[in-house]
Amino acid sequence: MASRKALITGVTGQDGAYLSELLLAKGYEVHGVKRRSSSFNTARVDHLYQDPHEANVRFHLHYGDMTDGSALTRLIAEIEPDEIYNLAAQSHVAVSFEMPEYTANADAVGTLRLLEAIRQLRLQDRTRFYQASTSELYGLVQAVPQSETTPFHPRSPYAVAKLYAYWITVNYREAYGMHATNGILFNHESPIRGETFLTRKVTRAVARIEAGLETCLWVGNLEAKRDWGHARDFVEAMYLMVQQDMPGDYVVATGETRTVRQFIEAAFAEVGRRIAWEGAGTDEVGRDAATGAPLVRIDPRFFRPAEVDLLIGDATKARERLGWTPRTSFSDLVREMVASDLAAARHEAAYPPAPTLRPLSQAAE
Ligand code: NDP
Ligand code: GDR
Repeated sequence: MASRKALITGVTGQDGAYLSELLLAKGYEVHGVKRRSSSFNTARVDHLYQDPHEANVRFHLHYGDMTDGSALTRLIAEIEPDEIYNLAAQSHVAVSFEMPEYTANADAVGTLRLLEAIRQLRLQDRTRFYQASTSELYGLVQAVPQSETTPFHPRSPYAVAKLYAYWITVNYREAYGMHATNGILFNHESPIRGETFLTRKVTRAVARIEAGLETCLWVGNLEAKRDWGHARDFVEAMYLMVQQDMPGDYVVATGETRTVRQFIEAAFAEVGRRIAWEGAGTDEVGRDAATGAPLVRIDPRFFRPAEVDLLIGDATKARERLGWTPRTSFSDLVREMVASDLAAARHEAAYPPAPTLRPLSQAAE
């Protein structure tokens, strides 16, 4: 029997890498969309690369961009995928305040471009669609825990763009009978999480401080609460949603919430350091309880114009209909991330990177 074909946008991101591994293990032919970059951007999927000259290649990368509808339509026409997972996005909430228009183009209209391509190519009876929706949709807290029936109140240009993507996915399902599904995923992390998201920024800093490469971690709001799970577990839920006879919308979460402060404390505890907090507001400092060294400081630049204060998800529907539950505990997640960043930091400390190039302006002199 021919392999099922999946097209993954955002294949080079955290979730794209975990989902590619999962689908390849299940025998899929995986096609990933990567965008053109002046430097390599495939580090997370390089281990899946197969020499295209070999027989039975099942992992393919194609250039494309969520802002380029004709290229996306051409790819879908060529591949005729059984399943499309739309994971591509300008996914950083803070950055979306700096780049609201691009975020809307890639995250909101980009989703429409994919759905419209499926419709125009008359693939709606063949191609199932998964949209990477987000707990950021809930935004301003209305009720907790948040479930599929909790009202949305997005608090950033990112979340507003994702609100459009959520509803256009529902609309194409209702209007054209598409198998189009929203996974409303709460925060999920891993050792390959982007380095500027809170968890990875913290575990990387903890490791680099431990290895003597840095001295201090600068962060913003310590009080925000998030429901943090492991990306490896969460991509399984994506796959399960798409396998259901009927499309739908599902919350995927652990049901536990912790503050940014608690995440920082847990990460430092992994290397045997206890944080003693003193001061308040932007003058607050987290010191090493044993030595007094300042390890955590507050930088107002990392506060957002509008914050999402509290996220805690109710994944009852996913558990009952998909049989999905998270496997990784919070402490195991933190341990895995710190261990991975420690290995990298110790390697860098032992083998410093090659000396940087002279400034280019001097190179010609
Ligand atoms: P990442 O930021 O790690 O990955 C985003 C991916 O999208 C990358 O492959 C990136 O490419 C690609 N991308 C960005 N802009 C474009 C564009 N214009 N055209 C094509 N590709 C583009 O995100 P995650 O893997 O963490 O998240 C996956 C999806 O799930 C995103 O849509 C995110 O918004 C959503 N989400 C994530 C959650 C989480 O906690 N991780 C929770 C809920 C939803 P490049 O590698 O070149 O940057
Ligand atoms: P989030 O993730 O905004 O929830 O979006 P992020 O890790 O960026 O922030 C989590 C919380 O930590 C606070 N915070 C900081 N955040 C960052 N990045 N850097 C800091 O220095 C810092 N200090 C405090 C933030 O204010 C916030 O409250 C992620 C993304 O993956 C989205 O794409 C996804 O939709 C949601 O999770 C669910």
